[in-house]
Amino acid sequence: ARLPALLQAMPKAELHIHIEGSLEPELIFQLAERNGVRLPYASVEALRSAYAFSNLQSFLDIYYAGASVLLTEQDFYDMARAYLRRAVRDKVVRAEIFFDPQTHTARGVSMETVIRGLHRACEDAQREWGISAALILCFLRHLSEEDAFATLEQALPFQGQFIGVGLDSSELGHPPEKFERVFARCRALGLHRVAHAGEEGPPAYIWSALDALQVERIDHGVQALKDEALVARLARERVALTVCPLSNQKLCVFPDLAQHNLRALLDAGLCATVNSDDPAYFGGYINDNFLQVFAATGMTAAHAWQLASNSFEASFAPEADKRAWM
Ligand code: ES4
Ligand code: ZN
Repeated sequence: ARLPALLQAMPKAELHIHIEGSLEPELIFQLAERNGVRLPYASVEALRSAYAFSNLQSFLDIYYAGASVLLTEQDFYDMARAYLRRAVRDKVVRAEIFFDPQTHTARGVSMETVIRGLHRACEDAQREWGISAALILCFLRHLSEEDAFATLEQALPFQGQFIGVGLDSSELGHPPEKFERVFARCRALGLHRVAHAGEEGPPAYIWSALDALQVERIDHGVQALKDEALVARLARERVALTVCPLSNQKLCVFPDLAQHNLRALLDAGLCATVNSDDPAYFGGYINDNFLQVFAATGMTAAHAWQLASNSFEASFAPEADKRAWM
């Protein structure tokens, strides 16, 4: 069979998707209208034309502006439902979805509004379309440890509605160890732990995500190949890397997709996976990521099966589900 058909048809898990990064410009304008929020862009086209990024920070500035239209539980529900519907089309059978509560609570939106809307969308999608979906609460690393602790406290009444915590936003200057005590508390609470590391930041940030935060997966992690001892550890411990090829291209982590190191990560024996990160901003959903990185790097059907298998191995789904998917 043709490789693109295989990539599209194979069941897969998506483990690195920021739900606020799935907000398409059309939905941003629709929600702005519905909520009476003023946007600094005249039209969908004007907003989309601002999507030209030079690094992570240039993206984050626009991403946080886009999220400002989210006010009600229904807004969060509609956003997550649109993503899940799209994921089902791409044969995603399991989605572990990041959300950034601090982006919303700082604007006066309650934690309850955010989590209830997202969680209800996950439940409805599971019932209506059969997709398994779960939430991961991300702390914004450019904010303080104190702010992260306060956020965790606000989320605890809803602990049954998310499965773990992550760490995202501006990486450089905000090393994982800044959140060592927060993650220790999350571990004690029985929450899963992941962190963005080695996207723009150095291999040292991947080491400290593993050692100081005791994370179970690394989000991105593409800088790991610069450190031979780190690669050996990631391979031996089967620590998954949730790689996002189109994100890396759009944020200039690699000059172009042909230079992307996904194939090298797999060939080094690492548990790499393919994910969309912020699909509305980076030009594609998960299957676009598969299709484009395979076309650019000449990976094969064997790589495709390995990536799908890795995605299930690395997921936090119940073991019985994982075995059935693999
Ligand atoms: C993100 Cl690509 C990326 N990196 C770090 N934090 C993020 N939040 C949303 N997308
Ligand atoms: Zn990310």
